[in-house]
Amino acid sequence: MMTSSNPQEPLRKTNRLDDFWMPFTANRQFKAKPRLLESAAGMYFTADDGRQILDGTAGLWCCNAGHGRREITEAVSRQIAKLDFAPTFQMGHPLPFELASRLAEIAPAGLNKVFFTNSGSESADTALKIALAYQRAIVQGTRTRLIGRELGYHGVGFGGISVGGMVNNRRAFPLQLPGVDHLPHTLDVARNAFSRGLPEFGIEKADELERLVTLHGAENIAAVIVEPMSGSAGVVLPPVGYLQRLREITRKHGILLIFDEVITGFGRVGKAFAAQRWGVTPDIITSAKGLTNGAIPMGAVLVDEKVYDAFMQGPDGIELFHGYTYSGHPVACAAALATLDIYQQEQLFERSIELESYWQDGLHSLRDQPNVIDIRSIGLVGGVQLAPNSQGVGKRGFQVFEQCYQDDLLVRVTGDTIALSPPLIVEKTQIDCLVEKLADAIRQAN
Ligand code: PXG
Ligand code: PLP
Repeated sequence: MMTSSNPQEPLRKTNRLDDFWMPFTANRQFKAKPRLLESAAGMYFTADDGRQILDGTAGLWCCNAGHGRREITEAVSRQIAKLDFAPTFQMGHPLPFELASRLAEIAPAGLNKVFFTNSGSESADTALKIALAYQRAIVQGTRTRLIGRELGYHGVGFGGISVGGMVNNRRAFPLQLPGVDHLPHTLDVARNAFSRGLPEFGIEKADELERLVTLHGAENIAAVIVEPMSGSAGVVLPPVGYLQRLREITRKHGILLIFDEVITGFGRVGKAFAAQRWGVTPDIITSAKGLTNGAIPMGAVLVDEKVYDAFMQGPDGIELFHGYTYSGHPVACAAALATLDIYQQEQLFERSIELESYWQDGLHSLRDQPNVIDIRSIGLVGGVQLAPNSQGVGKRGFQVFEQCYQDDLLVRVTGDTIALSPPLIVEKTQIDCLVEKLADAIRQAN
């Protein structure tokens, strides 16, 4: 371990980076050549060398209202001073009740019961558990099977990785939930490359659900979980009609439909939730990230009242044996309430619709850059997919990521796809700047 002779010296001078085991990170590579962010305001991070870095990713898809929002900081400070913690197991405090009602107001009609968690992973596991317990509650206890989708990301809990479909997140953990199937993913570059808006081809991939129903029997299937748009896998959009088809098939067979909206929630695709953008209402929506603008960890699971009501029958007593110490944490609730106020006052969900065509035109201008094989975008999300180079999958993508960072732009890379999701406060000039820097970086990659 590297230690400094002077313990007061700041981190960047001592390079004492050894002890933090970084998540989803090439630890040795990073620690040899760190990228450290020290502060943030609006659309920019400030790096440890003083550079202003344009945030093309809203942190990790979470800071939808931009960074350093005074209203959130103040709400959090006030709340921590007033009530730092209060239990929500057999006890209560006002904030999660208020927040649940606020969320119900912006959620699709009927999804007005809210279970709080601390992250997207916990939201996904909570949704799966609610689905299983619901089927038992309505005396459909043989419905135990869960269906996810290839390329899906539902966090890193054992439930989430079982229904998830990102191979690297699963392969070291082969003992997963039993009784899980996966629908095929909808990424189809051959047929849909450079689509504008939702891709035209692929609705038939939803019909695979009918095949699974035939194979297992509807009476054995509890729920289907999908991201309406996959973010982590590199911005994979639902083909036209696909989500509607999933809804029809699940409804027909008494299977619950869960939309994982951890990324798509809170305005990313132009409405509060993707369910509203695409006019398909699931039975359960999971969320996190943008709920508190990323400022305090928190997730929420929005549940159809019919599902909730099924639990509220029978003798009095605990209806669901599930919950987290920090479910409905007062400081997180305060952050979320302040965040929802900002979204509303600044009409940020609408903003991602207003800017959608400008954003799309900007991204599609990258079409002629070398090695660009697809561009996908909706709302204020974009994916620019590059062909892999001869050194292997992900190498070219990572070069572009590093070059962008050197040029003061933060993007995300997954494989050879550059994923973009700027805060919803982004200005047109900043979109231009982002596109220009990305174009330069793509040209420089080999
Ligand atoms: N579901 C979905 C759809 C997600 O996108 C999670 C669950 C898990 O959330 P937590 O809060 O447990 O991380 C996510 C998280 C990326 C990236 O760059 C995406 C996520 C997290 C980190 C990086 O693609 N999504
Ligand atoms: N592990 C132990 C030993 C605990 O006592 C608890 C909660 O009381 C947990 C794990 C779960 O922690 P959390 O409720 O924060 O998810």
